[in-house]
Amino acid sequence: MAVERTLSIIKPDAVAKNVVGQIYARFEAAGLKVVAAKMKHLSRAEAEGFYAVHRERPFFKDLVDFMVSGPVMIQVLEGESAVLKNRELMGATDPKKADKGTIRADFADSIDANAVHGSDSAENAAIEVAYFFPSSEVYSR
Ligand code: RTP
Ligand code: MG
Repeated sequence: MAVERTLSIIKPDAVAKNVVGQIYARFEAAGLKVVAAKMKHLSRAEAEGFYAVHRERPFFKDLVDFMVSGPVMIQVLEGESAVLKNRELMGATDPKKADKGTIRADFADSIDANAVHGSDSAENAAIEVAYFFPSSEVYSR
């Protein structure tokens, strides 16, 4: 297995619920290290740019509206198979379909307000990490 990095975002719903620490605890328990982090209230342009692959999808406007509705917590996670491990911790996109014990099953309310984002491939992870963090702000350990 290879050590990877992945981009994680704790979305506005979960920040508002004050469960940032509980979500970080799950990353740590799974062996993922936080190697960069910041809280940020995204502008529309930042949210649209981040989710640009979904620009033509019917849910794009709702997604952007939601992502700019409050501050988010953005972090880079590092560890063995970090991309897949984080996706497993997150659970399915729709919390109603997410396995018991996953972040989305436990903290998300709907497919829009679904608590977390995680990169879906190592290739996209590299792009997404660079979108929010210059390499000087990622502290590999
Ligand atoms: P994310 O990118 O946020 O980690 O979520 P994901 O990979 O599990 O899902 P993705 O297909 O990338 O979709 C991005 C976000 O758009 C919203 N969505 N709504 N109404 C719908 O059918 C629908 N499908 C997706 C979700 O909030 C999803 O997290
Ligand atoms: Mg996605």
